[in-house]
Order: sequence, then C-alpha cells, then structure tokens
Amino acid sequence: MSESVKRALITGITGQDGSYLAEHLLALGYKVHGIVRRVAFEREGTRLSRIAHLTDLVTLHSGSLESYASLYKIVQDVQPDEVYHLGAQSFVSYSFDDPFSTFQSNINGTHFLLEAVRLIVPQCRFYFAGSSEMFGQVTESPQTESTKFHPRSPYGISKVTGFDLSRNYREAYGMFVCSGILFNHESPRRGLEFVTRKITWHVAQIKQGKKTQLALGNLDALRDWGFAGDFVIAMHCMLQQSQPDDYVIATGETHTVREFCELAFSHVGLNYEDYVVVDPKFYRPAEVHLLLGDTTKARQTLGWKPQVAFRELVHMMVDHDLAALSD
Ligand code: NAP
Ligand code: G4F
Repeated sequence: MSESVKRALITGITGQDGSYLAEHLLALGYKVHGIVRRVAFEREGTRLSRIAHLTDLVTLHSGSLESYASLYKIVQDVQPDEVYHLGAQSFVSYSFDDPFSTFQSNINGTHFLLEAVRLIVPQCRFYFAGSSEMFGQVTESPQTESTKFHPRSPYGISKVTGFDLSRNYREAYGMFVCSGILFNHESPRRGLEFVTRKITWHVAQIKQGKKTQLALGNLDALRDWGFAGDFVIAMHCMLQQSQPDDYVIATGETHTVREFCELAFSHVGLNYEDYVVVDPKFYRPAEVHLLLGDTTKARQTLGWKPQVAFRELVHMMVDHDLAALSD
C-alpha cells in the first residue's frame, strides 16, 4: 500500500452515519476500518445490512465500546490517521429507560477510545459525534457553538460529557480532536425507532393497505432535520483543517413533527389527520422542544453547506420505503 493512503477507523460503522461516512472515505481513497460488535458477525443479514455493499471494501474488527481492551487492541492493530467516533446508544427515548448502559457506552466508551488513541497514536485526528441534544432546553435560538448546554435526557448528558472529554484531550494533551455538534439528520437508512423513519415507513405501509394507523408522541416538537449523506462530509472536513475545533452542523430550518407528517402523507395523496393518533406513551419525561442550528462557522471555515432540503428529504424517505415494500 502507498505511504500516502490514509487509514480511517470508524466506530458505529454499522449505523446510519457510519455507512455514509465509510462510502465517502472510500471514494476519497481511504483505507477504511470499522469496529462492529461481535454479534454483528453472527447476524450479518440484519446487523451489517447498511454496509452489506461495502463489506469487501472495508476491514471490520470485532470490539465493543464497553471494553477498553478491545478498543486498545484495535487502535494498536490499525494505527489510524483519523478516528471517527460515531458509535453510541443514540436513541434519546431509550436513554430514559436505561441511563446506566447509555452512560457506559457513550461516556466510558468515548473516554476509552480517546485514551487508547492518546497512548498509541497521539498524532491521530479524532472526530467526536456531539449532538444538538446537548443544547436541550435552549437558551437562545438559533443555536451556535457558544450557546449554553442544558441537556434534557441521559443521552444529552452523555454527549455533553463526551464533548467535555474530547475538548479536554485537545487542551490537555494537544491532540487534534474535533466535535461536531450535529443537528438531526435522517435518510432512508435511519433506524425505524426515530420519528422520521417511523413516519415514512408507516406512510408506505398505510398506502399499501398494510396498516391503518400511526401512533406518535409530541407532534409539536421542532427539529432542524438534514440529510445524513450531507452531514458526514462535514465530519471529514473538520479533520482536514489546520487547527482542531468544534462546529455546529445543521440546515438552519426548523419544522414540527406535525409538518413532517403532513408532507410525508400528502406525498402519497393522503391526509395525515386521518391516520395519526397521539399516544402519550411516546412522550418523554423531559422534552427538547426546539432545535435550530446556526452554521455560520461551518460555512465560513469548512466551506460546508447542506445540499438536500427538507421537502426533498421527506420525499426521498417516503419513496424509498414505498419501493422497499414493493420489492
Ligand atoms: P445509529 O444509526 O444508531 O448507529 C449507532 C452505531 O453505534 C451503530 O453502529 C451501533 O452498532 C454502534 N454502537 C452502539 N452501541 C455500541 C457499543 N456498545 N459498542 C460498539 N458499537 C456500538 O446512529 P447514527 O444516527 O448513525 O449516529 C451516529 C452518531 O452520531 C451517534 O453517536 C449519535 O449519537 C450521533 N448523532 C446522531 C445524530 C442524528 O441525527 N443521526 C445527530 C447528532 C449526533 P450496532 O449496529 O451493533 O447497534
Ligand atoms: O426522532 P427522534 O427520536 O430524535 P431526537 O430525540 O431528536 O434525537 C435524534 O437527534 C439527536 C440530535 O438532536 C441525536 F443526537 C440523537 O442521537 C437522535 O438521532 O425524536 C424527534 C422528536 C422528539 O421531540 C420526539 O419527542 O420527535 C418526537 N416524537 C414524537 N413522536 C417522537 C415520536 N419520537 C420518536 N422517536 N417516536 C415517536 O413516536
């Protein structure tokens, strides 16, 4: 292999973002390594489905965010130039059910990986997947890199701690560590538990006569929704700068869950009010009511901007789910 080929290591490569990022880095000529949980090798059909088309192109390593030893060994074997730490328990709602395991993987997992990188490849560039959930109960709108954090869930708390750990490794050890403060980003590869994909999957089922109803929680929550394929490009850009820094990545538009429903149902000629019911079981103990990102810094420094608009995103996801049902 040529000396100039860069090695990237991705945690969470089986997830939505990991799959798009792996595609992007392969297209740029990177040698891509990914960490997957051992169980993924036993259930390749489901657990590796998002990267099924890439498995011959990437090198997969079995490991877990709960195990410092496994992360240490993988970093030692791969000797990465860039680490993209995307692996996490990423479902906010579940973090209320099991905050302890969320903290274990999201906080300790991040700490383990940072420490392994510090000891083995301190010159390696490191991306931490921060989140707009860190803003939580927002103190200003739109939110920028300097907006105060007020997390409203164990997940949000875990990401604030991961962010603080990442900044501390940068400041204390001079490591090249960047955090992306990414607002919600979606795609046809989004997990079915998240509200956007839950809606588009139900729209397709309802259109085909396989379901009659969609039960949701808070329809008035406002989110700044972008396309995951656009957002992973920003992750890579951050690690190519001359100095490490943190960036808000968003679209700069916010929409309610209700608006998402309206658009998704109307795309197939249906009225959402005829199908959507509110079930309080989907309410959260504490809600994040409004998220809206200001990407001035990312636009000016990284030259990044989103390409896919809200309407296009909703249509892309509905069309995908309709096509998948017809297969
Ligand atoms: P995702 O689809 O839920 O993927 C999460 C990934 O983490 C999966 O590959 C999962 O592996 C892996 N993982 C979870 N627990 C693990 C553990 N204990 N050990 C090893 N791997 C583990 O999430 P995503 O949407 O791609 O998001 C990527 C990252 O960005 C996450 O850190 C998320 O919190 C953050 N983020 C996402 C958004 C968004 O809107 N998508 C916004 C801001 C920040 P399995 O396949 O084995 O479960
Ligand atoms: O799709 P959601 O579950 O995403 P949420 O909680 O905003 O978190 C996502 O984005 C974060 C970035 O801000 C990431 F860090 C995180 O990893 C994840 O990717 O819920 C969106 C909104 C919430 O306000 C929720 O209360 O939709 C509301 N909602 C209403 N009914 C619902 C439902 N959410 C889900 N999942 N399911 C419902 O039935």
